[in-house]
Amino acid sequence: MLHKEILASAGLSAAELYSGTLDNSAITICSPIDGAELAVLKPTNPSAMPVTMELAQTAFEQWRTVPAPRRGELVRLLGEELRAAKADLGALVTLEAGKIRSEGLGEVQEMIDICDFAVGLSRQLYGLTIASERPGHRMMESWHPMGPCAVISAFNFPVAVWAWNAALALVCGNPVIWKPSEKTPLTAMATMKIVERALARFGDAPAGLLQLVIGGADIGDALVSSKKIAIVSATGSTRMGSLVGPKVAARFGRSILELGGNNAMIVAPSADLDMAVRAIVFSAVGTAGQRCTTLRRLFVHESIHDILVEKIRKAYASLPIGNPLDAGTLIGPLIDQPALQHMQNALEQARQQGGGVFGGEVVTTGVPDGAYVKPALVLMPAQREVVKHETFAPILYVMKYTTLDEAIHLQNDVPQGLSSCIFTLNLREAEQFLSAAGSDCGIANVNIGPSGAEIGGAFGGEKETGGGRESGSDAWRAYMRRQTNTINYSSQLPLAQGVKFDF
Ligand code: UN1
Repeated sequence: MLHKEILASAGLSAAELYSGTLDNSAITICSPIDGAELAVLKPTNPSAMPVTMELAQTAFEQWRTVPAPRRGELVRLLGEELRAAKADLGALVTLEAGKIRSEGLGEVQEMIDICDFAVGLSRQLYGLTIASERPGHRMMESWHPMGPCAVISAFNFPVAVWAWNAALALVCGNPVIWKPSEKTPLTAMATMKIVERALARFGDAPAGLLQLVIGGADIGDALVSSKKIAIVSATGSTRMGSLVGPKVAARFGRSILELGGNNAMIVAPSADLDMAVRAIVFSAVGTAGQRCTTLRRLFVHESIHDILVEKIRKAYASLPIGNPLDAGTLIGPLIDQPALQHMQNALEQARQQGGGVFGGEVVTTGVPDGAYVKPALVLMPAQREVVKHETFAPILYVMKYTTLDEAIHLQNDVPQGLSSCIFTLNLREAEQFLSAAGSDCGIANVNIGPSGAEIGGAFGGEKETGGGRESGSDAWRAYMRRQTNTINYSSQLPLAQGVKFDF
C-alpha cells in the first residue's frame, strides 16, 4: 500500500496535509519507514490557546450536567467508530510511528478496549456511604467532574494513550484538549475525524468537548501553565515530566505523569526457559524497544545464564528487520536518526563500562532514510551507570544474580519504577517478588513480560516514572473531584467530637 493511500484512507485530505506550506513555523512530518515527507503542517498558533481553553471551559459547564451514562453513550459511539476505522488508523500508526502492522492494529484495539471499559464505568462512578458519629446524620462521598483535561502524548503510542485518558475523562464529565507529539500529529488528526463521526451521531455534545492542538513545547506550556486546565495528563520522558509536574503543582493543578521506565525481568532457576525467551524477545525488541514498558534489564540466575543467553542470541538472529508495512516484519525502524544516535551512544558507554555488546548494528534494508537497527544484547558484569538510564531503543542489558534478594535489590536500584516481572515456577519466589519487600514498580508480573499490559489494570509507576495511573481499575478517580457530604436529617445540631458551643 502506498503512503498516499494510507493517508487518504485515514481521511486526511491534501489540503489538511499541506496546511503549513506558507508558514515558516511549519512542522514537516516524515515517515520513519523511509523518511518520505507525509505532511507540512501549520502548528496551532500559541495566541489561539486562550480561546481553545475558554471553549473547553464552556464545554465543561454543560458536559458536567449531562448524566454520566449519557456521557458514556458518546464513548460507546466512539468505540463503534474506532472498530470501523481500525484497519485504516492502524495502518496510519504504522506509517507515522513505524510500528509493525500487528502492533499498529493492536494500538487501535487498545483504544476500543478502553472505550468499552469506560462505557461500563459510566454507570459505576461509585462513592462510599460513611457511618456518621452523630445521630440523625448520614455521610457519603460524591465524585464530580473536575474540569478540562489536557493530554500530552508521546510518539510511541500516538493514539492509545490519548484514548486511555479521553475515554475516562469524557465519562467523568471533562472536556479534553490533546497535544500529540510533534512527531506524530497525523494519527491524532485522523483520530479526530473518527471523533467527529461519533459526535455527529451523538447529536448534542457541546462544542469544544474534544479539541486537538498541534505544536511543540510552547503549546504544551500554555496548557500546563493555565489555571483553566484542571488536569494535565502527560506521557513522555522523565525530563519532560520534571518540567510539567512542578509547573502544574505551582498552580495547584492536578497532574497524571507517566514517564520513563527501566523495566526488568528476573529469570529464576525453575523458570520455563522457552516461555521466558518468547517473553524476553517480544518485550525487548517489540516496537523496536520504544515502549515505556520495554524490557531493558534482565537478571538471570547464574546457573542458567549461559544457556538462556544462547537461546536469546539464537532468537535475535532470526528476527526479520525492515519495512513495518511488510507482512512478516517484526522489527521496524526507530522513530528517527537522533534515536539511533542515542542508541549508538549508549552502546559505546556500555562497552566502556565493561559490557559485551552483541548486535546493535545499523541495518541497511534497502529502504532509504529509515533508522533500522539490530536489537542489542549487552552482557554486563554488574549494573553499571549506563544500565540505570532509559535509552529508548532495543538494548537489553543482561546481568547474573546469585540470590533472589540480590536480584530484587538490583531490580529496584534504578531511578524508574514502571514495570517488572519474574519467571519462576517456585511459589515462594513469585510471592516474594510481589510482596511489600518485592518489586517497587507500578506493574509487577509473574511468568509474563513487562510490556503489553491490558487496559483493565491501572497503568503507571513510581519514582521517576511519575506516580500517575491511567487506564483501568480505579484510575478514573484522578479525573474527578471527591466531595464529602454530611446530611443532617434530625432536628438537632450536634457538633462533631462532642464540642459544645451553646449561646
Ligand atoms: C507506553 O509505552 O507509553 O503495556 C504505553 C504496554 C502498552 C502501553 C504502553 N499497553 O506496553
